Amino acid sequence: MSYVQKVLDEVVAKNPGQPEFIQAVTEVLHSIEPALSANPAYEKNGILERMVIPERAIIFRVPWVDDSGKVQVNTGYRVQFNSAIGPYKGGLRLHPSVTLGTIKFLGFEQIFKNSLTGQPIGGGKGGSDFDPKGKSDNEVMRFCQSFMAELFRHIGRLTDVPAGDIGVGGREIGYLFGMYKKLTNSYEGVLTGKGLQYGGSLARTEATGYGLVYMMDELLKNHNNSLEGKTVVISGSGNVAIYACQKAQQLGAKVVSMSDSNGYVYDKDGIDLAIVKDIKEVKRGRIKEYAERRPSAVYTEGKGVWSIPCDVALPCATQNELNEEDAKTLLKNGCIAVGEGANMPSTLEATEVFLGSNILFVPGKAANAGGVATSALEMSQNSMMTSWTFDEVDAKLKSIMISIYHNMANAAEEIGKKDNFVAGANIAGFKKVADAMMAQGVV
Ligand code: NDP
Ligand code: 2IT
Repeated sequence: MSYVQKVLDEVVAKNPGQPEFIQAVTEVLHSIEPALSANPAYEKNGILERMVIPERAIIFRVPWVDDSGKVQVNTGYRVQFNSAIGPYKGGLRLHPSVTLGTIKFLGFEQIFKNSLTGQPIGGGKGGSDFDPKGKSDNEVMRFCQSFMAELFRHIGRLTDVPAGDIGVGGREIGYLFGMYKKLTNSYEGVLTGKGLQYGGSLARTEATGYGLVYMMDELLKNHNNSLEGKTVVISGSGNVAIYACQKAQQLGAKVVSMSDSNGYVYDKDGIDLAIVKDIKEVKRGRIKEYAERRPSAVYTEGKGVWSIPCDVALPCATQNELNEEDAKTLLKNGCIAVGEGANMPSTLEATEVFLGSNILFVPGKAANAGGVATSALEMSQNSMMTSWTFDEVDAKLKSIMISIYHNMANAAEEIGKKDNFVAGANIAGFKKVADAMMAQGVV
């Protein structure tokens, strides 16, 4: 039995009830086979066996009092997956669907993503099954304070640096930072995605979406094409989706759709992003309202955003939002490129469809790495007690995305799989972490 199969069998046996984690490990391990057989030292040193188990996973109670005075309780998580190349780094997700398996899948992906950025950051992730939707600002604050009342003892600017993810934006980071500072009496860059008044970086808000589009731009340029004039479909209407839309429009593409967990809008004249921002960033409303405010748009309840014909598809909502059927539909409709803004939005079957077709497919750990890369730039600025201009940060982000593109493309070519960016990204990300682990001994 192959080394990969042996480790995979163990992961499946030992992680019952964690299908997303198993899915993420399966994709990575299968695609790095060539790197493993080229270097038997990885197996001798038990690198895979070590990589699939978090260095530490913390699970904790998060009690808080709602506006009616009733006590509510949620479960909090922080999975510190791998610190071979730097302090644990990764976001916090607040969504009712969050389980230990969700956080483990995200933390595992983060190891390779962070490695690809070329910056000194290890992999981690955290969150809770708390649902911020429909909660007052005070309820969100009390939840965040309670969450930090436990988390603070496990993190630090050189230990573990959390950030945002689904359900965690500037408001939540502010409440978390305030509580950390109060508990530790230390003003430090322990979180990223902070407000600009207290240590945040310009362009961090835009970074994931902008980075995704810089990646797609570089991809298309390297295939004698461009985003100019292309029709783009985006799922989601949160942080990543909004700034992907903005940058795609700036580069001359026409974005015709966005969505949320209730349904999607199709706008034949192209998305008016000011309306989306007002609904989502200001009013915390539903995408349905977009069609009520924009005559050229229609709203459809439920799934189906991938049935809209497009040249470029950017899934920017959540995991497993694009299945095999959706992938076949995109292919049939003439889609030429897919870039994952979300983490693991395509199922394993959908990924197989893309890899077996002419569609250029960039997996999330490469395509959405601009967010965490800019978080690392925020950490650098905090350490230096300085702040760079928007243009300086944006230029660094762009050059990081371009170098990720070439590193993954080269890694794919080296194993004779040109344009297989799944294999390329996984191998390039894996090697740096694995070599660092070997250099540091059995720890
Ligand atoms: P937001 O909370 O800002 O937005 C999430 C969007 O996705 C919303 O439109 C939301 O709709 C939709 N969504 C969430 N869960 C589901 C679901 N179960 N089914 C359908 N739609 C859903 O999060 P982000 O934009 O920050 O994150 C989006 C994705 O990008 C996630 O996969 C995240 O892990 C990934 N990512 C984020 C980075 C960042 O810097 N923020 C960096 C790299 C990756 P609704 O409002 O209805 O829930
Ligand atoms: O999935 C991700 O890369 C993020 N949510 C961003 C993590 C970070 O530390 O900025």
